[in-house]
Amino acid sequence: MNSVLSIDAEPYAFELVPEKCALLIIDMQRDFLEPGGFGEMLGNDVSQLRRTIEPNKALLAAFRKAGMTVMHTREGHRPDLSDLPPAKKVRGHGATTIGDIGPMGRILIRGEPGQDIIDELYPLPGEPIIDKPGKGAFFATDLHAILQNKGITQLVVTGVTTEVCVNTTVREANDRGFECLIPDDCVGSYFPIFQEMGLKMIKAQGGIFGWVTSSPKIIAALS
Ligand code: C5J
Repeated sequence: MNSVLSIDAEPYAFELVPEKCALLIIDMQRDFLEPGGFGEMLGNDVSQLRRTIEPNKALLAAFRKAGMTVMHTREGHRPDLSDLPPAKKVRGHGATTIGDIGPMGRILIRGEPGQDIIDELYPLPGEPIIDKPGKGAFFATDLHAILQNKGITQLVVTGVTTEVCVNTTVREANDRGFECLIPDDCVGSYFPIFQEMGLKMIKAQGGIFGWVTSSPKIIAALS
């Protein structure tokens, strides 16, 4: 019989089953988070995302110590751009867009330094990395198959950005029958209003997409 850890959350307690629960860290990539990266080049305040690094480090350590499944994602495209929809390439009419040379190599291209995960949260060997071409981690990836093969039915979803790739992934996961728990201190947005609303949307209407908590509550339950 699997143990159940009751985590204080909104809109109500999340019943976490360690054997069935994975940590899914979304897009903690250098170009989004590091000073001098593409995100900052666009005028964004990266400190809004960087405040999530320490809480994510602590949560990641707790999952690893408990022997639980950990997975990571990176948003990015093939070097020949064959998986980049033209509509995504031109969106925003920016002077520098996906595939162009940015401060840390070609922007959001697999294998480039800026597209990789920050050192603080770098995956260990054996922790799957999902390279995704879209905002959601299920679109055009093998994430669903890997989760099913591991018997995972619950996800603790963290990373950036709250309203874009985290929200899209949580909605995709919810539609596929996964229960998602989001620690508010481990997700970040460049825009405080989107941080607040992105979390409110998840837990509204009785947890229409999932549950919201904070990482110390998960860590306390796991230890
Ligand atoms: C992510 C983005 N990771 N905001 N990407 O949220 O374009």
